[in-house]
Amino acid sequence: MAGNPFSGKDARPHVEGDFAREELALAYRNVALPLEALAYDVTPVGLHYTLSHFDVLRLDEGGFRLTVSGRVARPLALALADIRRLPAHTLRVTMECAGNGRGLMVPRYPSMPWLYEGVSTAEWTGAPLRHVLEEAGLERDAVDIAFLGADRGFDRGVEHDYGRSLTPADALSDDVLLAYAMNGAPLLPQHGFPLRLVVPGWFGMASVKWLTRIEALDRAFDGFQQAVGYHYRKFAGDPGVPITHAKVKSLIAPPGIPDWYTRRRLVERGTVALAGRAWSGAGTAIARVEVAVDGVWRDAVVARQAQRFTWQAWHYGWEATPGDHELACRATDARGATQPLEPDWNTNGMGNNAVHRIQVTVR
Ligand SMILES: Nc1nc2c(c(=O)[nH]1)N[C@H]1C(S)=C(S)[C@@H](COP(=O)(O)O)O[C@H]1N2
Ligand SMILES: [Mo]
Repeated sequence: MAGNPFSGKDARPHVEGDFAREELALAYRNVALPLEALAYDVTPVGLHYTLSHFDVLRLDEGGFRLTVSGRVARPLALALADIRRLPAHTLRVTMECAGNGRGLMVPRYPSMPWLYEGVSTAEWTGAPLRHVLEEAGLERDAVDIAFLGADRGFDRGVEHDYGRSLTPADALSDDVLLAYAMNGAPLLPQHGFPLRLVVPGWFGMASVKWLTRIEALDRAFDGFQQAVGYHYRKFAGDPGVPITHAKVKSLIAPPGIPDWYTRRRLVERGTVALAGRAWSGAGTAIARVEVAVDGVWRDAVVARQAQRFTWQAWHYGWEATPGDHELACRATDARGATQPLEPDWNTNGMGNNAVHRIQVTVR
């Protein structure tokens, strides 16, 4: 097709072994949570992970408008000041990239090669989306609502604006925010300045950054990131299962001190306070966290949820004896979902919630 230099390019073949230069470049662009930052209830903004498919945009707040169009009674074009005038709501939300853990699947899909660190927690402030949708007045035949970012690019030969959709029922929930602040300060460019959607309980892809257009549709949104991307697929051509809520998962804050290059940990013998975080999707609380030392599982102590969509702290007292050890943690949520020991492989490396393992040496 003229004007599209990337059309006709097939999905990238899966790879094993060394990370490619392209994966390394994506890892630089898409910052990770350093696992020691699991120590914070609310991740400082500069330590919050980021994932941007295309460019990190520079938008100007003055000229900014959010349009609401399509199957609505009253199309809107809102300035940021209009959105700030609406009742504000602040939610503490743990957000995880659906691709987190992709780099640990074998063979893997060449994309952002997350290991464990594509997850963080922030306090998002904004107007509940519901107020804007009610002002616009959804028509009765509106069955899907598309949210489009101002960022544009190609994926698998398809040129598109980054966009995702929600059903009216999901979009009208009190928890979905048009957020203009993160941890009490205006959004940084990489987190979607000046306005983004925040969809608590879902994997991060739903929380559209640089949000400029909302379109109420009388049919399912067919944007690339909705219809093609973000599915669990077992083989090429598998229609797959759309990715929605986050899955149950937990991480260990690495104890002791690291070796610069290997990141292997040195821990002193005696009682070691192991700690970490656990979370699930759809606002489901964590019911149980277990810790394994060299494959033997024991219950950890789990703190209560500070808020509905927020990760929970856990801790465990380990009597560390000299030698090499493997530590692992596994969470179970209030609906009984638990983490698998091995990744549930799928073509694009999505939703890997296998248990976190780290190697330590005790002296
Ligand atoms: N417009 C736009 N929104 C986007 C993305 C994007 O590339 N463009 N990436 C999504 C993905 S995949 C994730 S995981 C989250 C990450 O949000 P953060 O970078 O603020 O942590 O943003 C989502 N929203
Ligand atoms: Mo993501």
